[in-house]
Amino acid sequence: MPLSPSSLLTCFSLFFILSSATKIGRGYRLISIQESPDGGLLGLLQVIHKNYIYGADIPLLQLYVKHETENRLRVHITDAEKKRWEVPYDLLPRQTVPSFKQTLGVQSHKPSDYAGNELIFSYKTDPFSFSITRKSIGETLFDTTSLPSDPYSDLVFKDQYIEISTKLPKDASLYGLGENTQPRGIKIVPNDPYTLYTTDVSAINLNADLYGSHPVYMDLRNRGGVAAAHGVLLLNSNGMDVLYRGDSLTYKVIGGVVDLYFFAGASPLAVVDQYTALIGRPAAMPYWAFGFHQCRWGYRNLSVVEDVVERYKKARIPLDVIWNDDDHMDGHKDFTLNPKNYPRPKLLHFLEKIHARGMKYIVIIDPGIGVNTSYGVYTRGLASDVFIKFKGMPFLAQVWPGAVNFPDFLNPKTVHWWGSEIRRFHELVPVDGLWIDMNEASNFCNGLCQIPVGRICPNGTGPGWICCLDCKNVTATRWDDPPYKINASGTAVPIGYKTIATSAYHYNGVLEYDAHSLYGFSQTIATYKGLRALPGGKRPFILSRSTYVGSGQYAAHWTGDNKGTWADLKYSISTMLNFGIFGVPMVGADICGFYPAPTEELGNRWIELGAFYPFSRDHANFYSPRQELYQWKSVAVSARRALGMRYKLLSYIYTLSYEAHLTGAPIARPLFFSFPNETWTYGLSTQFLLGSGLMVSPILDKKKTKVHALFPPGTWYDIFDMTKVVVSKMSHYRALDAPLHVINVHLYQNKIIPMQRGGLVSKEARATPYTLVVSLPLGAAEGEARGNLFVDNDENPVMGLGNGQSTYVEFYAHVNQGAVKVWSDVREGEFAVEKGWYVEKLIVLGLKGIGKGVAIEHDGNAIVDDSKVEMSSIEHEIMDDEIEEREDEMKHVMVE
Ligand code: MIG
Repeated sequence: MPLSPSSLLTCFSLFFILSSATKIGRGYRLISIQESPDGGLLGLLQVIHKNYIYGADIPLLQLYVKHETENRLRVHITDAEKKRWEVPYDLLPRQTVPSFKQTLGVQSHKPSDYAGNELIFSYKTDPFSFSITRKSIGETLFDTTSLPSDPYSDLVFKDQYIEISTKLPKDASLYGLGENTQPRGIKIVPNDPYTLYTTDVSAINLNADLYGSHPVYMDLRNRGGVAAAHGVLLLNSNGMDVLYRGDSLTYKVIGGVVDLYFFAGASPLAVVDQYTALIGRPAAMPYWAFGFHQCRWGYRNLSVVEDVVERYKKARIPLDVIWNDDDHMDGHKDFTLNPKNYPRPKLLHFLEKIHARGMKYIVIIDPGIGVNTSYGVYTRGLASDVFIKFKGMPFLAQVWPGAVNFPDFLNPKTVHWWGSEIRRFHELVPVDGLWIDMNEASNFCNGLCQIPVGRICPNGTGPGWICCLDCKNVTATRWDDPPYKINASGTAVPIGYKTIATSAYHYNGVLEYDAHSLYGFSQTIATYKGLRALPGGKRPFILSRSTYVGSGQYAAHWTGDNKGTWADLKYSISTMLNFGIFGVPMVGADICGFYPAPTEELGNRWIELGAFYPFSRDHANFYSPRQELYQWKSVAVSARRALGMRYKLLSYIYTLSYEAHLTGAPIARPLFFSFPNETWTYGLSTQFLLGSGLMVSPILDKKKTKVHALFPPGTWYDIFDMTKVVVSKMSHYRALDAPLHVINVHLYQNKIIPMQRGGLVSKEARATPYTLVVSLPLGAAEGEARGNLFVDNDENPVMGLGNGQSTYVEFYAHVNQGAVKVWSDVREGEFAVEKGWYVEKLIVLGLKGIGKGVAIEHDGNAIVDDSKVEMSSIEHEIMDDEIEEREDEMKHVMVE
């Protein structure tokens, strides 16, 4: 058939689209470069060839490069002539980009590279490109130079479309770029979509832009058996697609600026340390937050809640925190109580009772404020003009209370109003923390809807997902319908889909289009400020669904709406580990799944794993059957066992949270954090570490009673039965028994961990005496071990030494020719002494020979000398061998 003119045209335009989809621009040329007075580099870039795909190129760009610290390099590119949107500096404090007068055409910076301590920035001028190199080994970490054959463009910079790419070696392992449920594990998979835009699309959606946005990745490479990691953050809050092709990575961003930060590492822990030094260290968490939490949607009245608490107690399953979803509210309105189902006097009485036991109570709040003239929160908000605007009026949306307005947390007035609403509520109900949900922000209607005058939307009851608002009368702007469509919700829906219209605006005219992904973050900060300002302000606990770069400084996170399936059990590990890298170490998934309910077998396996999530909470959907741990007999057994162990390890986990607070170190970590040279660990997403040496190897599959677990080289002791040991000469998989009630958790060699007797509430568990467990390589005649312990008054907002309310201990063990010495270095010991916290027992694992004397030293002085602590005698060097391990009661006060 001859080609008709019209089919020719189709062919032609198809070709045009294809070629333009691969190369959008020809980049910029560097027309001037000079040293800036602050020791950075300042350049001017001029577009080489203007085009109009996705809008016109910005003609002149300013390039600013700065080694901000010894291990952090920043590359900032923006419009040279006009101010552009950036993540507000007051939300995320950081060094500003100084404004300099540029001298056009001057090439005063002669060398084409600019070196820091470890990172080197090098550039080419025409077309402009740059690369970042690691000085110590000459490895290129990032390189934006593109070849004609590359499927990506040189730098593209338009008002609503920015594109920049890097080449990557094929063997680089990348992690991060979330929030995203990654079915194939923690390692980023080539050609899987990574779209970042905060969205209320449940976590069961794979490879979709979920609740949070974290445009940061860690890149781990191994060169001749030696690993080095670095981090890359693109600090930008606009929606973006990140395309990883295996040998390159492209950012396609719909606004803002290029603000790249490179973190030199070189260990994974150093990367997170350097990253959180910039974005803020993880929040101090109260001790009780590491206890077990029970929640569900649909505790229809207070009696049900009381019953749950009682039944946990009766079943002897630990429980620290009981939660209410929106059931306690009056008509789903924030900061209210349903007078019938949650009468205040009865609730106060209940809280008095549980507080006396050391238990805590947390409730949910959503950002949407019910539009209702008899609702004080709303009327006060309206009077203070706190809401996001649309066409001059508060933007109308629909969530659970019916029609709502969304507070604009970028507005200082809003932060103030929100704080005062928190204070009022706290007077009504002395809650111990707040759960902020739906803050992506989630709207039942699409962004372009408006409420027709006079129509009343029903309160959200039951499914309530139907938007009753009218979708007409709003003209789409270029903010509602940008030229480049990110893959929002995994299906490239309009970016205003089920959220605030992106042409709505905040304080100072800031567009929702730009600030969208900061909504939850800004609410988190306002909530944190509100809680801190309460009379007698305690250390806040906030759980936020939506997060952004820096959220970890204020809040914990749960992974959102998952399913009660084996697959979701698995996914929870990768998401949790990613959040550790994102600087949000207090994280966990809904134990037993949000919906539908798990099978009994899965319930067992979920609590076994969930007992080792940093944040351990059972939560269920409104429509799910009840799934508290005591609901199934067998699950209760597993819960007592796994949570029983957690409660013995609470001081260890809490000490990890202290380290997280100081250095960003994740509480739950991928194995490569401790074993970066072991390439086997790079994609491992079925096991993880708590801290540096406690390895959790859960069962993740139906009907399995053996776990296939990787053991990096060294000695590993079963923490439940320390006579069981695995010795690995090199990384390999072992099949370990894991009957229904068993989860394998192993302590690595050369560690000293504090353990306690446990209990049913953390308050009681933390007052029990300590046992120090010293793990040595099996059969060691020589060796060393160390560990630490941090204890404090966990109500104090400040977590750290120097306030008379904390004690920090470092423990050391030294083995020489079979003789063991264990000693401690105590800082500010008075607090622990006052509390009467002491070490009652010392267990040394792995030693050869029995009956050697042991010297326990404190601050270098022998205080218990040659006491008859008998050591383990271990002869065998293969797994499952029994350690004859004896302990001696040693009432040794760890501090003066
Ligand atoms: O539209 O508050 O992810 O944990 O139970 C659903 C009800 C709103 C979503 C949260 C979920 C919570 C539920 N919320």
